Amino acid sequence: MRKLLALTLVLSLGLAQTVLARTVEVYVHGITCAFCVDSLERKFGKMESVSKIQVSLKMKKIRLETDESLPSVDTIKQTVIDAGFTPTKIEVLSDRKFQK
Ligand SMILES: [Cu+2]
Repeated sequence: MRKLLALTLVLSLGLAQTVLARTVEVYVHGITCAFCVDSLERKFGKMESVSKIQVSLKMKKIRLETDESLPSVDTIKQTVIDAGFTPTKIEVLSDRKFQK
């Protein structure tokens, strides 16, 4: 009985600290230099639901770590367009759990 209680406690603590996140990759047409990279990083950097941004000049790709469902794919698309680029493909890679 005591063991069960301890297990329940561990499980509920685990749940409280676990946040769902996802990785989104955006293929972007028009990334040509470090300034492009910089402006995209800044745009996505303003979003509260984005925890990590990697812009690859070589791969012409943005990799975002975001909340479970925000920003929406539409918002991501629009942000890229607003920055002056064309998103060609958006891929939601994985929903995964991490400890906050
Ligand atoms: Cu540029």
